[in-house]
Amino acid sequence: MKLSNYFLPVLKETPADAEIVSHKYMLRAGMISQSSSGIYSWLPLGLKVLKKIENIVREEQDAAGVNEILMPTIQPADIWKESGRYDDYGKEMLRINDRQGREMLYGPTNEEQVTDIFRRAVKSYKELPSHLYHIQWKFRDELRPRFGVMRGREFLMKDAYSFDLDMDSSRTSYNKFFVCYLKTFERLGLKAIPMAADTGPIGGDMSHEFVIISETGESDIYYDKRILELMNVDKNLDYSSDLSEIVVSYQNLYAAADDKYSKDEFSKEVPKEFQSNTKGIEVGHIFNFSSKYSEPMKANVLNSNGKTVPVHMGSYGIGISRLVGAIIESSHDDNGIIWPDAVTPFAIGLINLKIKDPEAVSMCEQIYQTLNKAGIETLYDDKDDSPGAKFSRMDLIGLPKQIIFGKNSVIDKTIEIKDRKTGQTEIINISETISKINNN
Ligand code: P5A
Repeated sequence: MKLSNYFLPVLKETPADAEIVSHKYMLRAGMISQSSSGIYSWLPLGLKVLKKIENIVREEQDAAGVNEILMPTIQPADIWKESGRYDDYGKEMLRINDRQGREMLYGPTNEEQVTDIFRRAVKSYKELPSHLYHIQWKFRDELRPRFGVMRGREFLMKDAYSFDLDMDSSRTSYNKFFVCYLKTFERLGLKAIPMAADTGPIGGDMSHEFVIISETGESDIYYDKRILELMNVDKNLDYSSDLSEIVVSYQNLYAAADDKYSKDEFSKEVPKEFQSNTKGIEVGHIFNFSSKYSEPMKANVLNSNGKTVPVHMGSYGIGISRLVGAIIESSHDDNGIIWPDAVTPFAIGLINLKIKDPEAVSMCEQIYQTLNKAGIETLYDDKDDSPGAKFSRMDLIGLPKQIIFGKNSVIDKTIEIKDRKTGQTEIINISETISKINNN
């Protein structure tokens, strides 16, 4: 992509209402544009990152054998009345009437909708377990939307749902998502600690939040530091194997968000030198609520004895739009964002400092085309701005590698490669580099 043709409205000044670094940088780097409180438009750079995160989450759900579906954003109120949550959900739910006066709502989550799909389609234990997910926008009329996409009113969530015949197999499903989440967050370059958590309006009594350590997080977390050493899931994990051992290894070490924290247990279970109490960002949350929805909504199946029983369910959420902010919170410096390779909007930023020199332009074009052909996503800064403006813009948007085409490039036929994270630079020969890329 050429910058001259890219919609990248970067801001020089930090917007006054942005309190945390990710919100500031997302606005300054032209990733999002606020529509109203807690509601944002995603601009090209932001959208590219959002899609990359979405795709990693999707690939990991698919690898775990979860079926992708797409449920609507607008749901009928009837199913929420059936489950008994219509009144419980209170002011966070955006309620709408259609032209016939029917009560509708913009989904804050999809337990009811998916239970309705399931009960129409599945009647026998033979079709269990069943795992479904979708990636869809949600709306929660949060009392205090803040920190940009971190606590929005409209936000993108991956939500998955499991249906099992009994509690034992429901626990197996829970373990599968637990491990899948560890793997997903690892791929995103994050250390997300699974913590015992409260269930709030989703319900049930088995629940874990996945929390990344960050000073700007909204959750208070208490954990045994040794849990961080466990985080290394096998990339070729076999989901049909028994995963309980992995899950138990985490659960054996104390980790709880403030709503589940007990001072006594913490000090009893964790030796002083391993105790840690910090702030964190909740990027995922999983629940098991057995028959909380299936019973009132009559999502029943016939078991092997021909008896009608309600299915056991769980739900599993990842905050995809929140993750964009969370990744920036955990990877930035004073000059801007530093994208992890897995989610970077472009792999390379090519900066042409000699835009008025036709030979430089033609040489840069050749480098750009070579990178494109090799499938290396490149943002080519072909704009006629000062070197200072070009450098600070490229640092701000955080691409992991910069290629700087400067004064000497035309004469020496060399370019400078800068690593955004370390700031280290290396001078390399252009034609050697081009043939290397072409041969790869
Ligand atoms: C689990 C999936 C649920 O809604 N039902 C379906 C369950 N859980 S949750 O914890 O309430 O939300 C799941 C994840 O969504 C993100 N999230 C948000 N992101 C941005 N703005 C918000 N207002 C917001 N609320 C929740 C979080 O990452 C959360 O873990």
